[in-house]
Parts: sequence; C-alpha cells; structure tokens
Amino acid sequence: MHDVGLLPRERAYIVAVTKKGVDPDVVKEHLDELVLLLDTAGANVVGRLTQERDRPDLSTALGKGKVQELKEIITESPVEMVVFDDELSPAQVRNLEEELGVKVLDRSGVILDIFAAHARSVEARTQVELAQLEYLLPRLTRMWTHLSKQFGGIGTKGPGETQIETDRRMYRTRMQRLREKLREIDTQRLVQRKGREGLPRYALVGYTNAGKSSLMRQITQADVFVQDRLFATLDTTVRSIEMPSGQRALISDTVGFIRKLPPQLVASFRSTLAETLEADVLLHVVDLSNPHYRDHMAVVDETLKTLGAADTPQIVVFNKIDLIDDPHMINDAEADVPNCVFVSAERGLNISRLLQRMQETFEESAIMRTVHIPYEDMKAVARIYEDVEVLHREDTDTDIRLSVRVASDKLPLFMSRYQKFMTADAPPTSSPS
Ligand SMILES: Nc1nc2c(ncn2[C@@H]2O[C@H](COP(=O)(O)OP(=O)(O)OP(=O)(O)O)[C@@H](O)[C@H]2O)c(=O)[nH]1
Ligand SMILES: [Mg+2]
Repeated sequence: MHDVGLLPRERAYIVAVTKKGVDPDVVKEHLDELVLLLDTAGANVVGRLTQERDRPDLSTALGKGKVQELKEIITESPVEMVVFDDELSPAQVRNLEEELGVKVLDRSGVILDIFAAHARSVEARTQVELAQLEYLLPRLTRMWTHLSKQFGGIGTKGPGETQIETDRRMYRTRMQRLREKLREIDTQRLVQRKGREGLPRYALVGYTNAGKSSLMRQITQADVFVQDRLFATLDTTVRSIEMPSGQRALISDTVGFIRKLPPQLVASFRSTLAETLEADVLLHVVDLSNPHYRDHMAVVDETLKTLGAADTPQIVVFNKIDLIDDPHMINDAEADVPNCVFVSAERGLNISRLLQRMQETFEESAIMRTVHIPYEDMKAVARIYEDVEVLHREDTDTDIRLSVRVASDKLPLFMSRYQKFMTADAPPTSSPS
C-alpha cells in the first residue's frame, strides 16, 4: 500500500457500532477493510472497538460508557483521530470531538480523502472537491481546517470559530463554481460521445481492486494504470476494440465501487459513470480469490441499482483464477451465476472466450436508445413506431422524445435512419423500469 500524503503517518483508532446479533466475522471484515482504506489514506490503525446496540446513540453513536472507555484508551496511547465505520451525523461528529478531544471521521470521510489524493484529471479533481465540500460543509468544526486539496481531512489541524463561518461562505461560493465547471465538462463529454454512437458498448464495473483496469489492458493491449491499491482508477477511459466477428466496439473502464460509497461521491461522479450507465453490456469483474467476493458482488449490484443500471445485461467476469487452487470454488461460483466467464487478466487466460461471450450477450440483448424528433418530422415519429419498440414517449415543448428498444441486429439500420435525431443533449438511456 502507498502513502498518499506528504505528512507523517497519523495514528487512528477505529470503531464499529453494530446491531445486536450481527455476525462478528462480518464486523471484523468491515473493519479490516476500513484498516485498508486508512492505510491507503496514510494512517495506521492502532486499535479497534466494537459496540452492539439496538441503534446508534443519537448524540454520540456509542453509548456514554463506551465513549468514556474510548477516551481512556486514547489518553493512554494517544491517536490523532478516531474513525467510525458507519456514517456519523454532523452533530455526532461535533459531540464526539468535544468528548474525545481528537478529530473524528467516518468511513465516507476516509474514502473522500483517498479520492482527493488520487484524483488527477481536471474532471475527477472537480468532482472530488465538490463531493468533499458537500460532505464537509455541515461538519465544519474546530478540528477541521479549511479544505486542503492535497491532504483532505487526514493530516490537518483546525481553525477557530470565526474562521469556520468565513469558510462556510467560501465553500458555498466554491461549490457553485465547481458545479458550473462540471456542467461545462459534461457538455464537452456529450459532444465526444455523439461521435461514438452506433457501436456496441461494453463497460467494466466492479469492486475496487477486482482487476478492471488489468482486464482493460489485456483486452485493448493499451497501457492502462494498474495498481494494488484501492481506487487506483478515478476517471473513465473509453477505447475501441475489435470483436471476434471483426465488428468494432467500445469498452470503458471506470472507478471501482466499495461498501458505503459516500452518496456525495456517487452523485458527483454520475457523469464519469455515464459511460457505464449507457453501456449495452456490463462486464462485472469479480476478484474470485477474495474470500468475500459474494459480498462484493452484492455491493456492486446494489450500487448499480442506485445508479439505475440494474437492468443492463451483465456478464460476471470471475478474475484472478490463477490464484485459485480449489476447483470446487469455480463450480460453486458457476452454479449461482448464469452468465459468467473465468479469466485471469494478469496472465491473459480465457480472454478470447470472454470476447466471444461479450459478442453473444450483445447479440442477444436489446439496446435502449433515446431520440429527440422535432414536431416538423411527424413522419419519422410514425416510422419509428413501425421499426422498433417504443418504451416511453414524452412530448416536450421543443420535440418528441422517444425511448426505444432496438434488437441488436437492427442497430445499423436504426442508426442509419435515426442517428440524426440523437443530438448531443439526447444521450441514450437505459431501460426505464
Ligand atoms: N494474481 C492476479 N492478480 C491480478 C489479476 N488481475 C489483476 N490483478 C491485480 O489486482 C490488483 C488490482 O488491479 P487493477 O486492475 O488496478 O484493479 P481495478 O479493479 O482497476 O481497481 P481500482 O481501479 O482501484 O478500482 C493489481 O495489483 C493487479 O496486478 C489476475 O488475474 N491475477
Ligand atoms: Mg482501475
């Protein structure tokens, strides 16, 4: 793992407040993942504490007794921060910081820090900064400094109360500017995307560190950034590939998912994820060598659902089979997942089988597209009803918007007739369900 900050590594104590009766193994695994996240963010975990409760205490998440216990622990062996695995309300953060006298963060805060440190492109930096400000605004306390892009929340000291008020105002102005900037970037992106209409589109999705970028590199033979760390990729890249049939297609690689991905991040990364959301087929990459791969799959499916991509046809790509010795594991995985392929992105195993499957899945799937037809062109509206299945129609002030389902073998014909109605502000949609 890699340090991302320039400051000396900080010490952290981690806390989980769980419901009564939750499997201790699950709690342990979640905390292990938090340790990994903190490691990536540049902090060492020196201890952990868990409390079972019916529900988290409204003012301090932990019960009063546990807060005192924690306070004693961190007085004896000092830490710079206490990190909760679950989302804390701004009030809980304030109360806990007052009680404990150190910075208090939650998992979302840590993930935001990592994103801030890894963001490279203008778009990713803008998106992360906006998400950070949205997260921080209600949480500004003495312990937080005004936002430093390099360091995020970890490795910083706090300003005074008047500074906080000034900061709040500054944040709001800044957020406004960031939103405008993202809108501009979005417009450029739509123009770029327009040029690629008509080709089959595949998108790699999956838990962070599953091997999406490695697979992208293997399939496209391009030099893609791969690293054994969480959230190595924060931008979407799109490349053109040749399918076994000789047809050209597009494949995209994007940011990975994780449990409890902060909603602020999901919201501000929506345009980065647009490429994924509009894909005809999703390649759900799973690290089969991770003992918790099933949980990871559930998290990815859940995230796709929030993003509205749950109905896109999916191939589950079980990766890292070079690390699997037990053939039962392959059988078990296969039994539960109807459309899956086993590969090793690193060794290049079964890649042609995967490409074949991608082509088949695309051919079996119907493709969703949206067209905007002006009222002057009612003939085209009539014809489109004959050509394809119209799923949704909206008559707006300026035009008629139709969401249609096109059989994949009809796509070339459809494009030749209707591409002109797929304007830059009419991105294809996924199936309205
Ligand atoms: N043994 C083995 N390791 C692999 C394989 N595929 C990927 N890896 C390793 O897994 C780690 C993560 O790979 P990435 O391709 O960066 O994963 P990612 O899904 O793009 O991760 P993020 O961008 O961080 O979400 C790297 O250390 C890869 O070398 C594989 O087939 N076998
Ligand atoms: Mg990646």
